[in-house]
Amino acid sequence: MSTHRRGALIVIEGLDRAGKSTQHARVCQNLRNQGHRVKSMRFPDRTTPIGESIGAYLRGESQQEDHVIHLLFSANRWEAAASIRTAIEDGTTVVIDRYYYSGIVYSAAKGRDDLSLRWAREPEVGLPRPDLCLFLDVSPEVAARRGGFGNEKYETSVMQKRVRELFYELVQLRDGEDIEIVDAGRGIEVVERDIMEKVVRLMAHTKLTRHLRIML
Ligand code: NYM
Ligand code: MG
Repeated sequence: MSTHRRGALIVIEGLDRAGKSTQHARVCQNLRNQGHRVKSMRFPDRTTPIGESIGAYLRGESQQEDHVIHLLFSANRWEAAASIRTAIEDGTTVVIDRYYYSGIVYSAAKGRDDLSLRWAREPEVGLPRPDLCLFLDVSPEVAARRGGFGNEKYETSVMQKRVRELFYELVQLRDGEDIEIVDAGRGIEVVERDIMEKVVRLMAHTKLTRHLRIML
């Protein structure tokens, strides 16, 4: 890897039970094996004070007004934004399990008139913009077959169905330019190969010689 190239910003997105965490770990490992420096991250980052309050909300231990929790999820990305930028400028590739795409669709999936996709997108404007977002798509049926959902907030089939519809709406917006849809209903190795093909193509791309963009 030549020294003038910055690192890439890669995001793994998808519904609960899509295999995000598994594929996220494999992308990090594969890139390290290929000699890249990699910083692995996930959102929500439950280790900060803001992240701890998000965790309590997701476990049902505390309540938050819908706009407030939305802004806390966004703040949890903003508190990490500078470290993402620094790593990338330093030549480290940052691979994140969930990012603002989840932030936008999970909040908008609540179906409130005063919490539209457009409203939910606004606090994210200005964040480092991924070079590639891999959306791991699974049908609600496949997701349910994979052992059902956990006990956290949003882990219901009604919510997941709406979240999936909104991911597809987001693909139609400007954010769609950065999104590649991956059929994650297949076996782990097949999905991994598909993902790595896209990642390897990105790592060779000339856009990594230009500055990291921001979310607009
Ligand atoms: N989630 C995640 C949001 O509602 N907004 C966000 O900004 C992010 C990053 O948190 N059901 C939701 C999606 C998940 C939940 O994520 C916890 P995970 O990956 O299961 O820890
Ligand atoms: Mg989960």
